[in-house]
Amino acid sequence: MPEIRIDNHLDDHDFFSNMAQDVRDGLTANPKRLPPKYFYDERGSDIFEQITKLPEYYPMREEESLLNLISPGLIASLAPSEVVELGSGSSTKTRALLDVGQANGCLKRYVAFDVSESIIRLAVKELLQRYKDLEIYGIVGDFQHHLDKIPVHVGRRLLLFLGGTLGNFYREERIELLGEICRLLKPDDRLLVGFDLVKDTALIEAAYNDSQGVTAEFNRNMLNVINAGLESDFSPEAFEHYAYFNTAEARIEMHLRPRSKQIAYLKTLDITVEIEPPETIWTESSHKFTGESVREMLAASGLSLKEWYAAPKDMFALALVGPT
Ligand code: SAH
Ligand code: AVI
Repeated sequence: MPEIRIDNHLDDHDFFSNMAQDVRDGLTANPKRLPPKYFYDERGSDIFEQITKLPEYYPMREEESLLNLISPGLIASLAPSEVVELGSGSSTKTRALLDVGQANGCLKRYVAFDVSESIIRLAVKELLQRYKDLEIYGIVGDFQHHLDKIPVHVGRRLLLFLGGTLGNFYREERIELLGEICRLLKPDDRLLVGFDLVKDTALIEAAYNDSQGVTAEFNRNMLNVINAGLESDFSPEAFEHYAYFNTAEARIEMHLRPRSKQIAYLKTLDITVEIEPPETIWTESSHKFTGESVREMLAASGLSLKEWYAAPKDMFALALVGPT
């Protein structure tokens, strides 16, 4: 079997000093908040995989069907030499594109980039077994800090940002991130971005309030990550999962709401955090889009929309984007 190639750019010091800063800023702010990238330790990545298999979590199914549908045409018209994926997770959906790319013979390399080392290791190992003709390269890094670690082109590049992960950022962050991503593209390269679309509130809310409580576990796990990283003593079970669709902002907001007054000491930061109901810790926003809001955002980022692929009933969409 070919050697596993993974570069880790999250040296522990960097990662934990960023975490310290983010958590200090977030837990002393009003409202209290924590960045969603801290969901994804080994357990968090594993729980996210379980989320993608839940009957209520439509984004995975819808995006996967769309990818299966468009991959043959996309690979035939672009003939990319490499696919580079940001926030690649398990790379499960990506197989639709890699299968066609390998069969076509154009594709030489797949680069998986994720902040979670465990999921990169798992994905790269499985991909190496499946794609004997492709170079598979894993990068562990933060796409807000380490995009420069992506190796130089081996030919035409297709960049992927799937799952709706761009929607976990706020407008200014999205525009900044898209601007940085744009620098990875040569004129003929393309970026394929997944967007969850605005739809019936009940459907959206169900996807973030599943009946088995998996999303609640995912949400609470962030406190385990903070406890391990910053030597704190939050009791995750003392918090309940609260997720609702904020219609005015077109986003799911996910919070942790204490069941009773909680006092936690964060040893690394030497701070004590007190929180009591109805105050919450806001852990994630998941923005939902329309064709119009995506076009407007791309224009503000200096990118141009080349194709718009929407799932039936506008459940989800993929935007094929190029540098202007
Ligand atoms: N693309 C996959 C996974 C989506 S979950 C899918 O569609 O199923 C979001 C992924 O982004 C997780 O694997 C998480 O570890 C990764 N991620 C979140 N923030 C990140 C960051 N700042 N830098 C790199 N990866 C990040
Ligand atoms: C990764 N991201 C797009 C997911 C989402 O739907 O916002 C994360 C998630 N949070 C709760 N469930 C899934």
